[in-house]
Amino acid sequence: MNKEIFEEIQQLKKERNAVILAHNYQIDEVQQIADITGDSLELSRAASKTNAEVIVFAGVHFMAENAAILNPGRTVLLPDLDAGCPLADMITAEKLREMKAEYPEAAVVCYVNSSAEVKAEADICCTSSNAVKVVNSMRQREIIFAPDKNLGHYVSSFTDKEIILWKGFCPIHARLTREEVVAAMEEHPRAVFVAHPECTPEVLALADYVCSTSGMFKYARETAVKEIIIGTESGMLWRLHKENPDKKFFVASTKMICPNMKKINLEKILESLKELKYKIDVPEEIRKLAYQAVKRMLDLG
Ligand code: CIZ
Repeated sequence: MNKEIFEEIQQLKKERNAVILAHNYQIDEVQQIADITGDSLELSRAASKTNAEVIVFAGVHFMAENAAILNPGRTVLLPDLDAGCPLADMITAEKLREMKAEYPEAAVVCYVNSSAEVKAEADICCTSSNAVKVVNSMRQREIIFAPDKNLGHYVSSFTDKEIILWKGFCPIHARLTREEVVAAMEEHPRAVFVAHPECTPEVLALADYVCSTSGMFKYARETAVKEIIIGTESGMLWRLHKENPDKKFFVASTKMICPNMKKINLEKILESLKELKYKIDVPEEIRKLAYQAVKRMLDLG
């Protein structure tokens, strides 16, 4: 890591009373300089427990919005405004309103990978780690599950609810093929395959264990298994190796690299802290509604 930039960031962080949050998919150096690494919700919750006035979110746009939803009154910065999420962009509040009109009896469960406007239209949010629990907690029989169809399809195997799927997907997880997983398993016959529920149903059918990124860290820590093939974005490898030096980790496909997650680097974090850019603001009326949907999920525990 560039020592000068590292020290400048540390100095500015103190002056600004800032905290740096990095998502599990960020590049190694960014994860190294972060105060907290984790999934999007863990990060936003952790930020609200600090006394930082400024939150620098090394992630993608919807994640910085989540931090703004949960931390009103604090300055939330996204170091690169182009760091977006194609999955979150596959749904708009307007289109969701149209679907709600088509299924007036249905509840809307919205994956956190969505904009604040979309969350504001939802009854409740979910993450990949609690989606089954959230869906089963709803009193309605019909559930509009948005925007990730693969996560929604996975949830449908664990519920009697009628799931109406929005047809969005994560292009990075959708890239992983059955053939690649089979090849990785043949190359590492002693390894277990752990997959993210944003992968396709064909890929999930091969998985020994399906879980969120935080679930993967927990699994890696607790299992006696020494070799793990991971079916998610490759940024996970840095922390998996760091926390489990006695274990081996392999990516199921070298194609699982999210270009948006790789847009943030140390130079951009430094600029962000220097110039307090780019501020992520969520209009208060949207924030309040989106917060209700997030809070209902958090209240489930
Ligand atoms: O919510 C997150 O952070 C994402 C995108 C995935 C996960 O499983 O952590």
